[in-house]
Amino acid sequence: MPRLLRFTLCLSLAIILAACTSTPRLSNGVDLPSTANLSMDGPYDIRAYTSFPDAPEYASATIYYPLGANGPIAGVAVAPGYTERQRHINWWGSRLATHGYAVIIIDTNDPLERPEARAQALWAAIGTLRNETTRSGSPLFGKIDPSRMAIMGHSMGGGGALLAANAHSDGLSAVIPLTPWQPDGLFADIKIPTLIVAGQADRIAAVNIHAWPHYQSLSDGTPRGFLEVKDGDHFIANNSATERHALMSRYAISWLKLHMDDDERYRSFIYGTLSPQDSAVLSRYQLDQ
Ligand code: 9J3
Repeated sequence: MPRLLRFTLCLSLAIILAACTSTPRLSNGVDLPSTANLSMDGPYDIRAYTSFPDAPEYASATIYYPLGANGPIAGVAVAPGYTERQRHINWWGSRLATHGYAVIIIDTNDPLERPEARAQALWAAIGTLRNETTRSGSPLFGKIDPSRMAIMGHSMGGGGALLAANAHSDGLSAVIPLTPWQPDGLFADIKIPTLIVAGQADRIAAVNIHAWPHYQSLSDGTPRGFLEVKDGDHFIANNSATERHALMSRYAISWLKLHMDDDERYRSFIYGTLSPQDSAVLSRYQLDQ
């Protein structure tokens, strides 16, 4: 066989094979959701920046965002816990940005401040993100949908996220507290979908004093989920718990995609039958509407 012909045949075969075996893609080039791709970084390359107008309610902050996303993107603000800084939880910034979100990770003014101050910091950070879409010179100028905003936080930051959601449900679309800490926390005014992530063996924010009563205080009619990691400690959602990131990312991203973006392709990842793999690592997974 002539070399050119052989080369052309091989090339054609390779292209056909590649077309048959690659992940199905939407017209915008984004992979269809799967357990595998929700467990990892998503399809977008990302950038981060720290120069934007300061707000008095928090200290330094970093905004992570995806390159080349279609249409206005939703935003997420994330607060660390007691004594913590951005570096303890900022894997969420890059992970969520690779899945198409603009994410602001904050340092609190005082690492020792209480959940009430963290709630104000998160709400201010949401304002910062919203303003980026109208601030000329911002990398996110014209790129953010101010009507789709979510908040998250670890421990006292999670207590702050619950307090902020309780006070500002009209201005938010979803909240995901991560091993939240807030004694006597009652959150009946939360009207937005709430996914509480808890650690069964948390000795700092014990489930029966914090996350579980928080969950029970939520109102009927509020879509809510309680995800408790078997033998999980207080730090299951932090940078350090790399072995948990796949699980954390799968549920958090699915929650945001479904409940903030109304993307029904993600419903089964929250409301479908629990996989044997997830059953093995969760001590409780409860969903209510
Ligand atoms: O943010 C947190 O990790 C709260 C846990 C804590 O140590 O509270 C003690 C006052």
